[in-house]
Amino acid sequence: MPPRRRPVPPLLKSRAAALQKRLRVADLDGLLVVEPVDIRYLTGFVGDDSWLFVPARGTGLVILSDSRFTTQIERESPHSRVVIRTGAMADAVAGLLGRKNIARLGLPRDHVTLGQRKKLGKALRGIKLVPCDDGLIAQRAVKTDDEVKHIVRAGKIQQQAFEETLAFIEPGMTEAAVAAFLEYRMRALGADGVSFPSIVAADANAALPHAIPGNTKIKKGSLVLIDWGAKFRGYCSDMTRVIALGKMKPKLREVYRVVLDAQLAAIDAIKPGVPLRAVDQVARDHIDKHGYGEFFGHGLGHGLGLDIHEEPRLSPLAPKDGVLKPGHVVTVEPGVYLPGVGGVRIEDDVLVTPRGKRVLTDLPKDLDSAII
Ligand SMILES: [Mn+2]
Repeated sequence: MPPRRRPVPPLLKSRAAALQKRLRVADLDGLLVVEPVDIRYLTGFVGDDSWLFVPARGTGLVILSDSRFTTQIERESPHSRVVIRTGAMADAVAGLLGRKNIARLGLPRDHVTLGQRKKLGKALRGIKLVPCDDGLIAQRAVKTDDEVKHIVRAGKIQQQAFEETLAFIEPGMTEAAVAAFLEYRMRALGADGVSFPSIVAADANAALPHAIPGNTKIKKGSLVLIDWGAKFRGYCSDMTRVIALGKMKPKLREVYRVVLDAQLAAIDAIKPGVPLRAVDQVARDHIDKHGYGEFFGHGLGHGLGLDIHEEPRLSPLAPKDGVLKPGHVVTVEPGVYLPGVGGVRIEDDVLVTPRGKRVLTDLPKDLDSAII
């Protein structure tokens, strides 16, 4: 006998209701959600290789999964209806929807592959497949208090692990060894895992914004860029600090000050209603003014949550009419990269509040604290 389903928790109910309203506005009868983080957001179920059917009306969300996840779904999402498939996913979808009155089915256009669409088209004859923007990206960008708490907790874990790493790091260690210690400490301190593979980049490697830690040794007087993050209950945090062992070269000290001032000015500009592009511009103008504009090639920051890169983006490429809203959590991470010499990026996580902002991460970042 199937286990009796529990009532849907209010938070999940309201998340689904907001999505269902958009489905009705778009004249869709239902939606197939295929992204694991979206499924987690709507049901609490953390597995992969599973899809979720969301009807435009009612509480009949159905997880389509396989036997590897039967017990896990009962534990993580005891309120959900489940179809455990034994054949192809498209056939399981057809079996489920054949019993429902579905004429127009939404497919998230940024997530369903061409191959999946083809298979669905064959299996779901008579149902119109409508590529759509399900709006979950924008919905997930605005965090609830609980989500913010998870991000803060992730930030605390990553910060403590960093402080332990500062005590651990010594000349002669490789970048990879330092990254391994940092990641081990985050796990040991209660992280689900890392938000992304940590970057530990020494000297000239720090000029690569996304360097992979390798066998390069950290020396006395080295500059080391560390970009790392922890996940707590699925929620990511993300920071970057730059340290120097013993001393920092005058050129890099100058760059450090420029980047730090750019970051502080951009954080200062954050509040609801401010255009996304304008926040980026504050940092960009400061770096330009000091002659390093050509060495700051990436956007200022990004949203973060269940994914490490989410909306909104603080970037010259952000939508022109995009503005900050209360509940957005964004990174602020200007950087200057001098090829062959090194690079400086400083990154913190910032919550947009109804009246301004709250910086969620608080490791020291003045120049003195960067020299260890
Ligand atoms: Mn980041």
